[in-house]
Amino acid sequence: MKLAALLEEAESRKIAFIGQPGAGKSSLLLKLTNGKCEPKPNIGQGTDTTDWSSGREPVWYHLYNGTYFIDTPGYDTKAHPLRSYREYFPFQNVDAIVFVIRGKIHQSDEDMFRLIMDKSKCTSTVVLVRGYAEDLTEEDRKSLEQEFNEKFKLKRYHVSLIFVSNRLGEGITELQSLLNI
Ligand SMILES: Nc1nc2c(ncn2[C@@H]2O[C@H](COP(=O)(O)OP(=O)(O)OP(=O)(O)O)[C@@H](O)[C@H]2O)c(=O)[nH]1
Ligand SMILES: [Mg+2]
Repeated sequence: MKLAALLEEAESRKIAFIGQPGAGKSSLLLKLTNGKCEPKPNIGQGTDTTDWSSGREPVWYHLYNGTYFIDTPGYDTKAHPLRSYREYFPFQNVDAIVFVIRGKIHQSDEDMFRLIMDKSKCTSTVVLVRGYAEDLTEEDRKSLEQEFNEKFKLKRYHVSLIFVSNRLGEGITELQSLLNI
C-alpha cells in the first residue's frame, strides 16, 4: 500500500488520528495545527467525510511544522471495515496515535483499541480523546473515565485520557503539549 511505503520513507514525525465516522478527527487535526496544516482536512456535516476507498488518490497526510498528520477515515463502515486497518494501516510506522471516541463505546472501539495496542507494540504514544466534551458534566466525566479505564485498561497501557471540545477549544493546548506540536 502506498501509505505504508510513504511512512516508511518519511523521516519526519508522524501522528495518526483514528476513530469512528464523525468522531471529530478532522476537526481535531485542524485545531491542533492552529488551522494551518496543508492541505486542510475536510470537515463533514455528516459522516464518512474522510474517505480512502474511492478510486481517486486520497490525501495521505497533512503537514504542519514538519510533522505528518494522518487523518484516517472513520472505521467500522462498509468502505472502511476494521479488517482493512488490520491489513493495511502501518501502525508500526507512526510515532503517535490519537484515538478519538465520541459517544457510547462499541465493541468495534474495543477491537480497534486492542489492534492499536497490539500493532504499535508500545513504540508509539497513544492518547485517548473523548470529543464533544462541551456537553459533559463533572459527573459524566468521572463515570466515563471509569468506563474507559475498565474497557481500555488505560493505566496498564499508560494511555492518557483527554476531554476535548473542538467547538469550544477545551483540551487542545493540553493535547498539543502532550504530543509536542
Ligand atoms: N459540538 C461539537 N461538534 C464537533 C466536535 N468535533 C467535531 N464536531 C462536528 O462533527 C462533525 C464531524 O466532524 P469531523 O471532524 O468531520 O469528523 P471525522 O471524525 O473526521 O469524520 P469522518 O471523516 O467522516 O470519519 C462536524 O460537523 C464537526 O463540526 C466537537 O467537539 N463538538
Ligand atoms: Mg474526517
